Amino acid sequence: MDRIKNYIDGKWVESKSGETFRSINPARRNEVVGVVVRSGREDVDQAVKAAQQAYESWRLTPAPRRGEILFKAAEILSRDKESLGRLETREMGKVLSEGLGDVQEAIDMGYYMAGEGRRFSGETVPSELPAKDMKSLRVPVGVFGLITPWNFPIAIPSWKVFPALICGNTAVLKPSSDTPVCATKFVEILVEAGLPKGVLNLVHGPGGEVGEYLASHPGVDAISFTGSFDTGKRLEGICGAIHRMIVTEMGGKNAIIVMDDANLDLAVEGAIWGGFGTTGQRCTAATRLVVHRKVYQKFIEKFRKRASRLKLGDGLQKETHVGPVINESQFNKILRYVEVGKKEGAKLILGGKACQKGNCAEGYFIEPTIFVNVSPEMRIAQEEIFGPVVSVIQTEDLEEAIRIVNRTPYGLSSAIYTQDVNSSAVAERDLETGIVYINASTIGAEIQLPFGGIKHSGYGRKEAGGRGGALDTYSRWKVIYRDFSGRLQKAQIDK
Ligand code: UN1
Repeated sequence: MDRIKNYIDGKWVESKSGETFRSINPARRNEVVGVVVRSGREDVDQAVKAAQQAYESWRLTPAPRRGEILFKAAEILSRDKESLGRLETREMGKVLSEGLGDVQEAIDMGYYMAGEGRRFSGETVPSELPAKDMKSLRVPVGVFGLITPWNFPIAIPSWKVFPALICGNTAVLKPSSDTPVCATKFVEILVEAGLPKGVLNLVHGPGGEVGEYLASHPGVDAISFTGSFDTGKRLEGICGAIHRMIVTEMGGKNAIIVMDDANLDLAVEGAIWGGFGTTGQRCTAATRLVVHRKVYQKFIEKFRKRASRLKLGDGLQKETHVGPVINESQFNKILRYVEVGKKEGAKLILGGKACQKGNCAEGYFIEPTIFVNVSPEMRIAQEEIFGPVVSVIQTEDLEEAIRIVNRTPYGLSSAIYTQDVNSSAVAERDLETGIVYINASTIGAEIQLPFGGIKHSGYGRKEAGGRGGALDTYSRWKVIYRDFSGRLQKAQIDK
């Protein structure tokens, strides 16, 4: 079992308090994955100070050189992909193929951002005047506080750390206390790749204490957060009061529309993958299925049948399709939502219970759960559950379906299954979400494009991928005007 430390100013260190907490395997509660130092304010102070000091030389390190370190990190991530994927499964519970996919996203992001180091371009544009030139430059923001969740324990840190560093910022990373070991391995890889001391610092500890203090710290210039709406909103409040830039990536209540002309088998696969992949613990999970009345019964039958074949268990076992949920409090919350759904009058046609026998005896397992006859305003169709619970809603036509999809507080991802090019065009235009999928599920965003949502799903710029997401979030524009008319005048006088 590893002892997991903070990484501050180029050294692996204990926390000031000397206290620790444990990271456990959600599939086997008795297995401790790591004993982790529990930080407090003093540790954050030191990490921020180290990041401030390192900023002076890192911002002046040529972007291609910064990119070379990121490239190396991507290569080490590739080398260690298998062991990192397995670690993700042990610490977070997602099935191994998904753990490997998560590491792959980090690899992709590493190579992509490494390349951006050689393309760090702004614009030069013509001036109104003859003896004046003007250009825009991307410059770093300063010290970034990066607060990351447990559901993508390596990918999401990579989405924040790589772009922050390529833009010349330094950072303090505060990962979720449910997946500190994965985050630590990620930092170890950047250290092995040759990152200078102080450029990236890591502090472990509870979000309420360490995360909030980091967000309010006078030495921090900007915050990037991914996690729940409640926490994100609190952090937005803290940052708003002190005029600090914050980007938040929060929840979702994403929906798939299934039209009467859809390829139903494809739609069922999309609903299975979107609803129960990662045990429903994605901000992009497809938790609502809005199905045209003409295919409603048929779809439900196929979907129920397919979902009933999903095997729960430890994600390291090959036969497992669905792993555990992350921890006891999520486990209890999800089961409470099942009760809410029943009380609201939705019809439970699959699951709805914890599974605590056989492969599931030692972990936090909940059966894939399907409610049908759900009406759009029910709590189970409005609130983010973050577990394997899917609500099926019947609809009359495309216009109504789109209205249903749009009418939640969230706006992250949506999808439509249809063979009709016109329906897909209307959906693309009218769905009020940051991401829209046509004939694909609501999950699986790639890093070459910006990622993020609107309303309660996100605040500030789009995050992560693409130039418009990553570079625009982690750099700011500086505009330079140069007036050389003085020289022209002088030349005239000399003549
Ligand atoms: C998240 O759940 O916070 O698009 C991110 C997807 C993944 C990212 C999800 N690539 O589902």
